[in-house]
Amino acid sequence: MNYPTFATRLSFAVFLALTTIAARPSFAETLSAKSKPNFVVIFIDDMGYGDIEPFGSKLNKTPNLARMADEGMKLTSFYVASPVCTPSRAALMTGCYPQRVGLAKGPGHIVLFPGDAHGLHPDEITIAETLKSVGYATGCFGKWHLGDQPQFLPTEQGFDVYYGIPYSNDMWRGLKRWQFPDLPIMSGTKVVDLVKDMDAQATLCRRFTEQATAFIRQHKDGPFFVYVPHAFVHGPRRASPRFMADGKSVEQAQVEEVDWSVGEILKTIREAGVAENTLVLFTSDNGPAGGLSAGPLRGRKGSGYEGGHREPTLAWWPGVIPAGSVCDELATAMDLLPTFAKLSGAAVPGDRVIDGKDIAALLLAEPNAKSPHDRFFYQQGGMLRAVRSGPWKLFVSGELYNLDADLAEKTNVAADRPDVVATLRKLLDDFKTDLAANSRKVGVAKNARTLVPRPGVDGEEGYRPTLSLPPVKKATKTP
Ligand SMILES: [Ca+2]
Repeated sequence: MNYPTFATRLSFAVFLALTTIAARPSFAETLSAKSKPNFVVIFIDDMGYGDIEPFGSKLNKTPNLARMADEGMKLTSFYVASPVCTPSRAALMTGCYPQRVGLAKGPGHIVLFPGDAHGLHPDEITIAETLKSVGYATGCFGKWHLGDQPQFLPTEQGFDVYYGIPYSNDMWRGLKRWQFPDLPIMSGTKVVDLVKDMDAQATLCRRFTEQATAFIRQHKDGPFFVYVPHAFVHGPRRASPRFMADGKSVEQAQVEEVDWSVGEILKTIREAGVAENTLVLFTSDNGPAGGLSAGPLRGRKGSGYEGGHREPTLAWWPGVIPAGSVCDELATAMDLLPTFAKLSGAAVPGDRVIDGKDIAALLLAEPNAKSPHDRFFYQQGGMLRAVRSGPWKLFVSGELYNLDADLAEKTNVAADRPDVVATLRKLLDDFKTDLAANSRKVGVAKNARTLVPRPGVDGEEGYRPTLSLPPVKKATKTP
């Protein structure tokens, strides 16, 4: 079957817009708005490459994701720019490697903590701001983790509406290693609830789903951008009671509730009659944490191996993205900003380096479409860890793998291919030079404090940033 090329469809949209503008400007505005696709990004926390049925899970029942794959595209070489939360999200939001925007790590830990002075710089231009500039309604429903000070919150980065938790769901009093306050749930810039027990943790997927679907219904005349960074399946884990059936692990229950959430979102889009004008992308922020699966990949959350960075990714846009298609070309979460900009007619920021590239041709399965990336850089512990170019992947340590022949990164072939090692070594060096010359500053807040006080601690002392307090016992794991 032949699909119209993106260029054809775009010219048609432009033709329509131009002819109508000439005749009836006000109607043209409406039509032009309708020709802009809606975008929904569902970003799971800590889910691995092997955790859903379309990516081979035999354990978890994910019928909604299976249907999404049947009706859309499976992206089998889709990467996030970091194997942990904060830098991965910084890259998604800005289309840039996290080092580029000063968020390779937090000021005191690998990710941001409650009350940290750092956050995504307000001068950074997010996907939400990019789309807002061309008239999109924008909503963020879930975990932000790009700074909890007032100037760093989603409503300061292009989101009209925010409902969710400002950082990871384990940054609460249940985790005894640090002196955390209760976990706040925010609406806009206000704390509206506190997560104090596991029963409340279990509600997070449902609550974010309800908020996201309500927003979609409210803005169905579009265009809209909805970002759903779920708190699931990051620990501590508990699912809604109906998913916690006998004999099921809590991980399985959470993955299956996430599948339910995707089903609700797609159903809402269909019922609103906007399925053929809505691109939905499903992926995860980093590789699997404990209890979850990287499938055939080596490495997990936090790792520079494929399991840390390569995510189970689906793209759905009925009538536009070919049903049942598979794309193994290298694509990244950083590509969403330039791709959405292209599809919406928004401008990509031109005054700064943007690492992401337009992957519309891949998503629309244009004949012989190739990855726009001739290199991709992996991080670990906030440091540059490896580079991939074509099938080859070189670690800074000197390990070389051929991912086409050895997806599981089992056989180091560096000794056989000094030529490839030399070529990729230069890419690593060039990237370091580029970052040194073209990086931007992290946002720094004065007088940073936590959003809510630690219970039982009076006055300003109760709001002290978590990392300024002595840990209860030595930290051994990354949250
Ligand atoms: Ca994560």
